[in-house]
Amino acid sequence: KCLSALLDKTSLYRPSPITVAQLIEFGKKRDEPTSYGFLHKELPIRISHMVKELHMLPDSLLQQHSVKLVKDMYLKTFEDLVAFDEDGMHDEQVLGKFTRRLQEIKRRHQTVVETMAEGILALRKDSRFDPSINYFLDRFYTSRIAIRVLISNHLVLFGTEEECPGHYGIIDPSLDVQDIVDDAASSAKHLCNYHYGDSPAVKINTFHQNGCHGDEVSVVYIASHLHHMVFELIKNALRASIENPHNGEIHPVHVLIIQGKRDISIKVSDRGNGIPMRLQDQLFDYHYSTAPEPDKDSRIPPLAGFGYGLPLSRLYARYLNGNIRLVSCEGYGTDAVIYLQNFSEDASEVLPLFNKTSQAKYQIGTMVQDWNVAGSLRPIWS
Ligand code: W6P
Repeated sequence: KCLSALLDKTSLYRPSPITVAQLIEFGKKRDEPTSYGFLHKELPIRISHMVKELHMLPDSLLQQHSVKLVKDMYLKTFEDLVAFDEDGMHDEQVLGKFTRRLQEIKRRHQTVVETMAEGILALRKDSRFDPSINYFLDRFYTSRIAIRVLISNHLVLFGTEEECPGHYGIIDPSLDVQDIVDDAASSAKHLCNYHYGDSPAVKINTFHQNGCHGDEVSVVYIASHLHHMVFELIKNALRASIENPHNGEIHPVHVLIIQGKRDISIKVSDRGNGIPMRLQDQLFDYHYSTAPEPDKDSRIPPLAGFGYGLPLSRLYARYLNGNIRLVSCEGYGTDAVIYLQNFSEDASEVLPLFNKTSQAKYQIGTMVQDWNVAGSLRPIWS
């Protein structure tokens, strides 16, 4: 119908990625009409790309109840947003209405990750896992992160969400990395204590390439995103360490925070015996988890679990042009590194584009292997 034609038309525009530096400029100006002007155009574009990509999923998934729910949610939000036009920018009442609408939209989409995961899990139980699902989820969740950042920032600046002192919108211009690591380590240790009755020590060090003002490392970033990533990596390191003691001794987990010229690196090292090479890439697959499936009804979060922690953390890092890499040596331990951009001008949103190339990736399941190796009669993707 009419809405789907508008969706097609909107998806012909490219999303406009912004940088953390630009987010700060927005935050300093605090100009509601400007923010309205950007968001009322940009959000429908990002949503249209996401919905078009949703339609690339195999039918078996598209017909899942939870996937349908998610799709309808996005369509409703698209409809809500395109009701606002350019003229609204100059009308105080429309600005207020837009902000309240965004609040409603943010609430509506609160449970999208879990709902989508349910659909995928249901499919996974009864059929071979299609690698394009990983490709899709990376892009879908990245898009969701990006949309929520724009909405949250607008709500902090012009809505009822609280702004932390010294922040510009949701951006902390001098986020103390050690503070975040201290906090994440303490939460992860609590969780580890709860599940294992004990937890390894976490030793934190900082290093500044130009350490003339001490070794304090600060970054221009979104505190909640950094906390999510660090907490996830420390949690994994604690679990590996406590499950693999050496001669009855539990090795500590070491965190090294480094401020270089271009990069901020946060390295989490454990001596928890490592993971064999052939399993290393799978750590970033959705629903791959080394732990048994946790109890869904428990009110205490599991220490390891549904297999979303690592892939989602890497999405947070990549979203602002950073990364997470894992180097593991089986029989010894694992180094996991979070890389962030040191310059806020380089911390640009990295957004999925829906085009011919991305569409082709959904045909990848039908491809055959192009490297040969003795004894590999297994199909390429298993
Ligand atoms: C492990 C597995 C893992 C994943 C992520 C971070 C650290 C570790 N250690 O053994």
